[in-house]
Formats: sequence, structure tokens, C-alpha cells
Amino acid sequence: MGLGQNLPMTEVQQPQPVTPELRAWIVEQAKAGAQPEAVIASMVASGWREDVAMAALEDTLRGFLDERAKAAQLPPAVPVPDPLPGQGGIPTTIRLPDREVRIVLAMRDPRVVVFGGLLSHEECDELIALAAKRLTRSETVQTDTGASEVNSARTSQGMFFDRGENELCSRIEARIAALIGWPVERGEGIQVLRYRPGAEYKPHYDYFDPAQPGTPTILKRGGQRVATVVMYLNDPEVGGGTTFPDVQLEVAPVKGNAVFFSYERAHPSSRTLHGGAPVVAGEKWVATKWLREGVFR
Ligand code: PD2
Ligand code: ZN
Repeated sequence: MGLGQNLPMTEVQQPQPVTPELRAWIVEQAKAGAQPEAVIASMVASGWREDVAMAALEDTLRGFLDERAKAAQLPPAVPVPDPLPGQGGIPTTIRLPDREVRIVLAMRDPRVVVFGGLLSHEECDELIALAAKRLTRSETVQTDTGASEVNSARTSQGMFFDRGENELCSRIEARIAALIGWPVERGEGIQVLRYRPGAEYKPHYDYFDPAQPGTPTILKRGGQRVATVVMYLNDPEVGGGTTFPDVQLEVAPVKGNAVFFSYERAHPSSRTLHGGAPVVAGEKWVATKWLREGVFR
């Protein structure tokens, strides 16, 4: 049976209200597995203007998904940064005020974008030199207490810069803000990690677990984390990729490159489980930037 068979008809060129019947029909198509392009094509064939059809589809499905999420007791979806907000084909490069960044890979769900040359090799070396003096065994925020603790899942050493602590951090922060369209004020300070051979970061989520008692305290400062940028500061000889087990993706740690991913819900349905694979030979250095929902002070 054709898609448009039971589609409520409308007059061409008339004002086109999105009726409850049309909404029900759109949801029915989505449940039956129809692709959005096919639904829009059916609507256009029945006399709907394409822009109106697209808006109706978007609005209806968002409402439907919000209701489903509420029923499944998922945390609310929040706006997240997106470096490639356009609907069309992806560009090969993004021109920023101070640098041209290459697009190496883009995945839609989960949203993962790999950038080539986000940092120059000199910037990587400088960041390592600044961080090296201040390394300690890595800690993670304990969401049961809100305190920072040494974590056996993370066998690296690390340190945090304050946001805007030096000219290099400010430059990198401004560049990331321009790249992903998210204000500098909504970012944490840059964290640098060093992994020696055998060190790894076991798969985890970067958002704060809403079920943990310490999370409300953590969220007072800028709200949830909504996205991560992991920047690779050197080339480990073997191992040390960033893995996304839910989608069987592994990003190679190439000096100057970076991987971005976002999570609009603080929930495993975001499919943003990720880890740092064990370093087999050589060292691995990364700088991580976490983006928050709100202003982080
Ligand atoms: O070093 C990595 O590849 C890595 C992997 C997972 C870093 C982080 N998470 C992080 O800093 O959150
Ligand atoms: Zn992480």
C-alpha cells in the first residue's frame, strides 16, 4: 500500500493547518518505519507545501518522542552544541577566525564528529609542556558524594587548567566555541591526561548520573554536561584509541585531531558510552573539554 493512501487531503496553496488527523497519520508512518523523505514526498504529492510538511513532521515527531521519553522515565532532552547544524552535505573543512579545521568523520546517532587539525602541533607540544608540571594521578568526580576521588577505571595522570588560565587555553577555548557554536562560558576548564603503556580509561559516560545523590550538587554549577571534545596531543605508537562500544567505533588518536560527541539526555540511550583503549606502546596525551548546559563558573 502506498504511503499517501490514507493521508488527509488539503487544498494546494491554501493555509495549511496541521490537524490532529495529520499528526496521527505522521506518527503512524513513523511507527511503520517510513523514512522522513518518503513521508514528506507523500504530503507534497497530496498538496502540502514542502516547508510546511517538513515543519509538521518535525514538530509532530518531537512531540511524540517527548511523550515516549516521559513514559520511559528518561531525563529530559536538552539543547546540545552541533558543529554541523546544516541539513545538507557535510563540508570538508570549517573555516574559523584563526584556523581551518578538517572534517574527518561525522556520525548522526550518536552525534560524533572527528576533526582534523583542530590544534597545531606546536599548540599540542605547548599544552603538554604546561600540563606536565602539574600532573597527578587522575581523579573523577564521585557522583555519590560530589567529591573528587582516584578511580581505578582511569589509570592515567591528569590535571585541570582553569578556563582562560593562560593565552593558549583561551585561544583553544575560543576556537572550540566558534567550531561548535557554544559559548566559552558554558565550558569547563581544559583537562589534560597522560596515559603510559598499559594505562586506559574504561568505558563510561561523561554526563553526571541523575540517579546519584551527589549529582544535584554538581549540577548547580552550570547544569549537565552536554558534549565532550577530546583533543589528541601526540601520536601514541600503538593503542590508545577512543572507543564507542555501542556503535563499534574507534577513533585513532592522531596528534592535533579531536573527537566531539554530544548527549542530549543524561542516559545510556544517548549511546555515548566511550573509553580510552589501553595504550600498548608509547604514551598518549589528550586534552578534554566538557561543555555544560549553562554557564560554568
Ligand atoms: O583519552 C581518551 O581517549 C578518553 C576516552 C574517554 C578521554 C575521556 N573519555 C575523557 O576525558 O572523558
Ligand atoms: Zn570520557
